[in-house]
Amino acid sequence: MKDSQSKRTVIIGDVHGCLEELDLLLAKVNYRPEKDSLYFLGDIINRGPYSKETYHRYKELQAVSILGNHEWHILTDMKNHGISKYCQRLRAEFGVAFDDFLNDIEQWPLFIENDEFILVHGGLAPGKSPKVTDPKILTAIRTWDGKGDILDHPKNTPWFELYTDSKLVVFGHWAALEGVVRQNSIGLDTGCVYGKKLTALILPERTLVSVQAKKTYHPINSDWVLKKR
Ligand SMILES: [Mn+2]
Repeated sequence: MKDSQSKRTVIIGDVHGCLEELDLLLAKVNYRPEKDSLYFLGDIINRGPYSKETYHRYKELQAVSILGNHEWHILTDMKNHGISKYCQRLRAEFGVAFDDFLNDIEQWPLFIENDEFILVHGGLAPGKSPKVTDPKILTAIRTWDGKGDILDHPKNTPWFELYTDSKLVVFGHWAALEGVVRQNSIGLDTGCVYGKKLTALILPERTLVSVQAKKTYHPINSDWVLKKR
């Protein structure tokens, strides 16, 4: 009885347009909009089958999202007038909804920090507050080179192994790991768009809930260079 009354925080990893799996996951966690807080870790769009519809679902849910590297990429491309193929493809998919989408993601934060947790898409630079960390690092880091120039060299150390604070960091982005659970960091990108799983974290219990992808929507690519270590 107590559990069913208590307020929960539900955090969902990289959806990448996998709308059917998102709906299944929300049902599986029994998401209650009137009681629970719902967060996304960015990369809601691209690669999967339903970018526009997934974005619209996110809006319907009145959730909060941080920027993933995919949304960040769109915002930086738009500064060059959005002429990249990347932007053109998404503009075609969104149609008249594209400008609203852009105006919205411009407001998304690069990270969210409260007393309980930090949400960030990629990760953190060792010993550095996210407030003063380069957006590229926050959205795209996997491993640390000592400077923040090369963010995913497989021989370098995963950033979370260098993170020593006690506050929980919840991150996405590194699908090849298919989830990370450590004392002070939890990785929620479990590669749904690559045919693996979509995962939610429920706080404060730290319960992980996953649903299986219905299919492989996107070939395994460079994200898979960094295999499980
Ligand atoms: Mn990503």
